[in-house]
Amino acid sequence: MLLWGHLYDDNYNTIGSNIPIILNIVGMKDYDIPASFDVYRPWDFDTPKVNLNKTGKFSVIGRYAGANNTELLKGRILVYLFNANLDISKIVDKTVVNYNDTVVWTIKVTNKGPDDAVNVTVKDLIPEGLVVISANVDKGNYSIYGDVLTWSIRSLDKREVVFMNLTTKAVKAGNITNMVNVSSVGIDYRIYNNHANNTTYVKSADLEINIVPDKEEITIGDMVVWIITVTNKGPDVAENVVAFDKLPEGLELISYDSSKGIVNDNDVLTWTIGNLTSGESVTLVLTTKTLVPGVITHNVNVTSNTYDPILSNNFASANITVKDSVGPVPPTPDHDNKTKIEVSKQSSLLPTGNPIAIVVLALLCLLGARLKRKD
Ligand SMILES: [Ca+2]
Ligand SMILES: [Ca+2]
Repeated sequence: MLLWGHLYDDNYNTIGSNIPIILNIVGMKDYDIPASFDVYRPWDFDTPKVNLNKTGKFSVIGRYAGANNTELLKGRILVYLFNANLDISKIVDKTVVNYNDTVVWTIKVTNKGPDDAVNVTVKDLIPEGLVVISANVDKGNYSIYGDVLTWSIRSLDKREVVFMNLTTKAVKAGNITNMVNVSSVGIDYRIYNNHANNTTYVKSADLEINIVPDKEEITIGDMVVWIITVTNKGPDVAENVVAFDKLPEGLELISYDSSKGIVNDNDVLTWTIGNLTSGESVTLVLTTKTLVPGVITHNVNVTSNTYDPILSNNFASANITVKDSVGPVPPTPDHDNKTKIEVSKQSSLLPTGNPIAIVVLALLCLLGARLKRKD
């Protein structure tokens, strides 16, 4: 057992103070302790323990541990072993919260006696996902190093009760458990009530949105049907789910049909879905007309009041390619059409030149015959 205390020689002359002492329990006996004796840090569980199976005031022999437990000083140390049954409990103001909500933990420490408790230390392990905003204590003081909050109380009278209110913010989905324990310099034979914990649950829901067109290539003026699907992948209810669709240039909305919720066709198409239970899936079918040629990109996204730990799937996009109308003018069943086709056939023959060559040749022959007759 390692102590920091005053070391006396056999004649009760102080030969050191506030020094680490390893106790050798030799000749333990009841003793009237001088009032000036002070224990600064009696328990250190890293060192071998000794059996202290009595409470009260003892006279024991200690030795100064020195740098490497070398025995430098010998003397008599007077130890009073306090016997105080400390009891700790922790309550949380909300057991289910939303992400970023404030959560207040109330820690209650009671000294159930029979002695006063000295150098009471409360250690609260701040778990991942919990951010300390503030703390207040009605006795003692506290400090935070890393993720450990230490609350120190110089003494607690028997039957005295003290509180700490720890205000935090929850920034992680799922269960957040906050543990705390209490100890003192004295002996506490009932250690089962020296630790406590409580848990708050942070709701979350992973929403996923998808958009699929019924065709990827289309001729201008034709209809495209888009199926937009929103799914709650859980684990909790997603509250106030809303999907947004800013229809791209070149698409004209003809009609829409949703399996749940209300659609408002404003500048941005707003699909107010409401709450979605875990695993629930809803669809919105949009029928649109294509107005311009080229590639049209259609983006949609979804939001909710419930924390979504995965945001990458809250956005979806799909492309279609719109072709200009091409090919021959559509035929109409009247006689003008035949004319056009004949014109077309005649003009198509022109590039060959053969009929004209024949006509020219015939004319030349005729001219040649006339010239011969004159001769
Ligand atoms: Ca206890
Ligand atoms: Ca998501």
